[in-house]
Amino acid sequence: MSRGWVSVRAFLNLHSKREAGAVLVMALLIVAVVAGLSIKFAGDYQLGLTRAESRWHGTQARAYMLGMEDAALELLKEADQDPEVDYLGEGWDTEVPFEIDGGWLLARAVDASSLIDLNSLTGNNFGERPLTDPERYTEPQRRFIRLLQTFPDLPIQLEEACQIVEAIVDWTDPDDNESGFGGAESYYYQGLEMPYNAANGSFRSVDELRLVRYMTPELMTLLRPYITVLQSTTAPGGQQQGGQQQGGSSSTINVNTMPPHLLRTLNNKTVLAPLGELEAEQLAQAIPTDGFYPTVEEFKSSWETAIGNGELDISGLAVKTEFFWLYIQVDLVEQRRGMRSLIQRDGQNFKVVLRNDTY
Ligand SMILES: [Ca+2]
Ligand SMILES: [Ca+2]
Repeated sequence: MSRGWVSVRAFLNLHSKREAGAVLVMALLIVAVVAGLSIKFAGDYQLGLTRAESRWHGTQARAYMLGMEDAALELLKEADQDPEVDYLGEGWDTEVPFEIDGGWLLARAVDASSLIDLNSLTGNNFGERPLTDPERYTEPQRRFIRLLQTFPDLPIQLEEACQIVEAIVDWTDPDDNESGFGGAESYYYQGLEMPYNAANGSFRSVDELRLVRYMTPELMTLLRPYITVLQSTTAPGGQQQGGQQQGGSSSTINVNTMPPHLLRTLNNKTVLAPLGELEAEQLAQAIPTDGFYPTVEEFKSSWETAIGNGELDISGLAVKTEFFWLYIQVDLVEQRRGMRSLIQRDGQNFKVVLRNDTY
């Protein structure tokens, strides 16, 4: 009997201890959950606040940058003394800083027509002509072939340079037929370790060139200072660009603003080799005393005097700039934001064709 009592009491004791333990565990759990939740809510609240603040400053920064873009379009118009000729020193290439409430705004216009536009390399007129026949290529393609052979740190043979152009043509042409042995279409790219398709359309950025056959990081680094990608809102004939056009885009290179190294790409149209360094120097020195060429014809006759072997094909050359990159940066409170707008000349005015965020 007494034994039974003991065991019941012991049982009850044990039972109440277990209950107390369970309650304690529950209480601890609740505390943990509440603590966890409050940490989460506090975190979310902070994040929400930061987001709201950042959004507010972002909106403010954007408004400043768009305002600056408007002002810059007007400044460009004013600085552009002669719409038929553009050269460095005309005034539009100066950096303009503005103090604003809580920070700074900075705008800088850069000539976007001084480099080789990758979209000017499209178009296939190869036919049955041999790989290294100059007539196989358009003049912009010949210029690119010459450029590829100008890097002493990465010697590229003529055949290789021609194959690179074939691959670029295939990358942009709408079909899936490979141009010659150097060409490459989706069939080639699908066989890579990380497969992808050929774009079969215009280049959207300079970085896209990295995807094209034969491109290496080393070659990209060497090419980068001399290439660009421009997108015109209207292709010749008033069509929206995006579809492929034979013969490449209509953008031109301004001989008054091109980097001196690119002068080496301006050789006799029957020659795929670049100008020698000395020849390019002679050409650079032949510039008129006022520092710019008023017409492409004058540049051509200067070329003939300085180089004097054959004829310069002036297709795609200009003495004025059709495209400008406008870089705008805003420093507001503790944030920095940037925007890049592609500006196209539109008669006497300038219009925005494209906007990107920059970092
Ligand atoms: Ca293609
Ligand atoms: Ca093709």
